Amino acid sequence: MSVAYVALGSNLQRPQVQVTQALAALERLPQTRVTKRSSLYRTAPVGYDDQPDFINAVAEVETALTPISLLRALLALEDSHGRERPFPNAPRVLDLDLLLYDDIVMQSTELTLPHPRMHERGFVMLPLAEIAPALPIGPYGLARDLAADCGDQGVERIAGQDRQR
Ligand code: PH2
Ligand code: MG
Ligand code: MG
Repeated sequence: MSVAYVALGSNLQRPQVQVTQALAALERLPQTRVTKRSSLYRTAPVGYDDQPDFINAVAEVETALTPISLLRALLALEDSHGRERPFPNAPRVLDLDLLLYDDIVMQSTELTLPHPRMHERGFVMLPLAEIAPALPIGPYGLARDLAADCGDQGVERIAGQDRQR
């Protein structure tokens, strides 16, 4: 089995419900189980400002799927939530990004690992550091240190969550 990290995000159609349902759907992927899940976070949009805040989270999975099979399963799950892609960084019902897969470093048209720019994005690094603080992120450093550098990006853990395990 391999260990992979998946980022979840939504800012349309009851984002908190979308992300919670997607966390449950990850459990149902073939040859895959969710081993850790972060809290939900409310986050300011990055890249294209004129859109609602996001709900973001990160999950750790153990999987026997290959990186590409896992990626395709995530894209199929996005589609099943009604994901549309009108323009880059557009608001979305559900975004599932494969962040890391073991310590694989790769760049292809379909998949780049580690996920580009993840190390500087608070909406990824804060939830990731919550579940895997000592995780190395490619050449950039440890999750906890990178998260500490993402302080000022409008990322807020949602209080009072049932841990939903
Ligand atoms: N995803 C993006 C672009 N900007 N901003 C936040 N806060 N959360 C996201 O998930 C997000 C974003 C591209 O996928
Ligand atoms: Mg994304
Ligand atoms: Mg994506």
